[in-house]
Amino acid sequence: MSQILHHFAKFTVDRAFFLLQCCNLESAVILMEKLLVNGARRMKYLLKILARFVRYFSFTKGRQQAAKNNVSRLFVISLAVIAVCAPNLAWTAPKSVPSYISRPPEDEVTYFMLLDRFANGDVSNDRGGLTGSRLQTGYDPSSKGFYQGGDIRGLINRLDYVQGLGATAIWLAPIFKNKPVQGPAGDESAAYHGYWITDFTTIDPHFGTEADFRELVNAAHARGMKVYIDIITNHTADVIYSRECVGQNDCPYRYIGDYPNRAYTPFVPAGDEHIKKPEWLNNPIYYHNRGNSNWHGESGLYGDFSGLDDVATENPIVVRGFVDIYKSWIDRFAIDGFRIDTVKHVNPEFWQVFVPAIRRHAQSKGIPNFQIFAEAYVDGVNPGGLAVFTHRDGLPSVLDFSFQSAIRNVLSRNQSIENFEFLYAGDVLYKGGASAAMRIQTFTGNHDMGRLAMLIRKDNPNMEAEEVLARVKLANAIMMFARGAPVLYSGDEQGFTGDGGDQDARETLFASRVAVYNDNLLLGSNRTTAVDNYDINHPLYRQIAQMAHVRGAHSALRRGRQKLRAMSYNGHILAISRFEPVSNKEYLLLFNTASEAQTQNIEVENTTRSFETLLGNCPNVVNTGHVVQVRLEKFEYAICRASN
Ligand SMILES: [Ca+2]
Ligand SMILES: [Ca+2]
Ligand SMILES: [Ca+2]
Ligand SMILES: [Ca+2]
Repeated sequence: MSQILHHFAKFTVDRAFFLLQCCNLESAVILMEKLLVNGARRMKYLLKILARFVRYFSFTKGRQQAAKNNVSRLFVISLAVIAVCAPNLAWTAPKSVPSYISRPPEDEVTYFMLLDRFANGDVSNDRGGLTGSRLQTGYDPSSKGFYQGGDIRGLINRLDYVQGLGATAIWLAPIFKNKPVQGPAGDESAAYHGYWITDFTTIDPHFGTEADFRELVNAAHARGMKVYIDIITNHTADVIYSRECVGQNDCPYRYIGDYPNRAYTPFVPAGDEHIKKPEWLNNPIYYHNRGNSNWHGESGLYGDFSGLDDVATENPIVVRGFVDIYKSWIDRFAIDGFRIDTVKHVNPEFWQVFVPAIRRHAQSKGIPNFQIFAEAYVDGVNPGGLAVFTHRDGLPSVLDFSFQSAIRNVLSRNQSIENFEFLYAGDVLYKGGASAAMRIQTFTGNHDMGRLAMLIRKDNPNMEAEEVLARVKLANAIMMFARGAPVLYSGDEQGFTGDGGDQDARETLFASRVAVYNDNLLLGSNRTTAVDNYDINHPLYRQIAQMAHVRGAHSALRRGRQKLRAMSYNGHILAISRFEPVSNKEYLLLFNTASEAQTQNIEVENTTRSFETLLGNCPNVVNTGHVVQVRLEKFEYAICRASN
């Protein structure tokens, strides 16, 4: 242990000096502070650091005066930091170096949740500190479109459950303060999902406080887990209206060609003039004000998303404003990444500035693997359509909608496994090529399109529950072991199905009073959503936990390049080899996508002599001609590792 601490101390001091030489004194001090907080045997290291400073000070003596001055300043500040931190050291000081900091994004298994729907740890915040009816507070646990009561405290209390599932990262739907209720009279709904932001600088009171969020991030980090937050720059809540549209049902998009300068006359209702934060967001000049998007042409960029105020993201003041807003969340909470909403509705030039600014900042704060992944919806298996965002917009990673389509096409619509051939052939299209494709976010369904179980039922209305479950399990296995960083959508592990997408796919894990949720048939369970569902013995929870354990134990299954095997037009076995990064040892992943047993001869590396089983039933002997004969029962999978 002391060896590890020693290396960590040395690394941090080296890094602090490096930053110092780049004149980034602030970051150097922050790193030193981190070291202090992390060092269990701190006094020893404090002495070492001081000794190091003295040596460096002597070394630079006689060299540039500027460097010398910086060292002196850092030395003095370090002493101040020591003085300030010393009383706190007794109750901080985790036992070991935080390994999550150095973990690359492809290692993560991410658990995605809407806080409102996960766990209610504090009933006193259910109405967000507001009073009145559900149209004022947003709270109505009997309605799927209103707040149900889930919060940060609930998640803190249930971290064992999330970690037990094998998740190494948590992605939270937006946690910022929202306009609680929106929508035309008679058709209102609440901002329980978090995507209607008014105050970008703080936590929505329905979810808790900034102190709660800090506690959550610290608790996750102490477990070696990361926290990703969902961010938006495309729009705010619907606060600005157009004079010309008052009393009308719609506010149709007005094209630049027809209205080159001003399309509509914006106004903010009395009382809402300062509802947004930071203050610059209250000025209508920072919005497009061109009416509602019709999803075609320029309206996709400049139109309002059903009234949500579309921000003028090409304005340099807006760009700087959002960079500052989101840097501050890194500064204040040391989060580990952003999922970015509605990316394709923001001009690429915005991302070209935003992404490098955020990454540089995270790096300077000691978060070298800060992950940024984009929601850019594409239809069907279309890796090229996704890859555009990694090249043109400079986004490091995307949610793999193409993977989701391939899964649905094969496992729900009974299409050919060539869907996967087309999918993986497109890996080279991403900026960074196949290795970049290893860290994009794979998923089988989500809170917008709905859960895979629902899609399978919709595509196959008469299918037995047992078969739906087998197909869902196989989809989970492909997601966990093939390339990509898997994202689990909260509730899938309890067999939630949902009636459709959006609100219909957002059941609570705690006992629900929503009738359209409680009549759903769950997979792998006799329960309903009318009771708490944190069952660690649910077959899907157990399956995912087991697979996550295997994935975590073998770097080939997280970081190994992959090669598609045995593709044929009529074939049903999806076979993929992955290779351990250093040794090049072969792993063979086998998935039978057919509803009957399959036997197939599959080529493997000519250096592979035999296989051992990690999961399922693996072929043992490799025949001459480096071929294995594989037999898998319907929807069965096996994860095998070369044993020579
Ligand atoms: Ca609550
Ligand atoms: Ca836009
Ligand atoms: Ca509006
Ligand atoms: Ca239902």
